[in-house]
Amino acid sequence: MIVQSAEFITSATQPSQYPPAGLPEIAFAGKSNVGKSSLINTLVNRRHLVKTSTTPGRTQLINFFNVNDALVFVDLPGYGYAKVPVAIQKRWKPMVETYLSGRTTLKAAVLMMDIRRVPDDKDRYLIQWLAHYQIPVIYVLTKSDKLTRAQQIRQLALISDTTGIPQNHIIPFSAKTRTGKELIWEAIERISHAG
Ligand SMILES: Nc1nc2c(ncn2[C@@H]2O[C@H](COP(=O)(O)OP(=O)(O)O)[C@@H](O)[C@H]2O)c(=O)[nH]1
Ligand SMILES: [Mg+2]
Repeated sequence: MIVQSAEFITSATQPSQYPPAGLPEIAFAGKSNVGKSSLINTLVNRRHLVKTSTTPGRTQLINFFNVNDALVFVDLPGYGYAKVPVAIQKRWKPMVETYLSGRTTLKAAVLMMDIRRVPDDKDRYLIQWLAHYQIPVIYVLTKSDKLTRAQQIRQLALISDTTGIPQNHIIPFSAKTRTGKELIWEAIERISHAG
């Protein structure tokens, strides 16, 4: 995909605030600080379309971005950051699940996990939940530049074992080196043209 334009559309917490459903949508989900904003910026070749953060978990909004007038990227709020107040954490589930279960134009979710970590209950919950709603998922392991090649291979095997996702369905990615960018775009294009 050659990205010619990428523009913020709007932020929302509930369906009445979503932009009108039209273009195919790709949602991006993962723990706070996993590298979600960095991944979206890398895909659209923009440094600051989506704000990256050193204080994770602050944004609890669903952000919509128009890409090439052909696709909408949806940046979902991150989950699982312990320092976020419980009241805000509790809002995550209904907000994100309402979007994921009800949005008719949603074509796929990109689910990100940090390649250095073992997936926890929250990651596994979202994986199960997306499967339950039969939402196609592109699985991405972020920050691959932080590990050696040998470590990456070990973590890929471990993450595949703990989640049940086949290794060849998981794309290692780095926003720093852009490893994996083309594979993610291919998956997005394949899925968004399919429906
Ligand atoms: N080394 C490295 N750092 C990354 C990568 N992706 C994100 N980061 C860093 O991780 C932190 C969180 O990134 P951000 O994209 O804001 O994560 P988000 O909270 O999931 O949106 C920032 O300090 C980023 O610079 C990556 O691929 N490699
Ligand atoms: Mg972010």
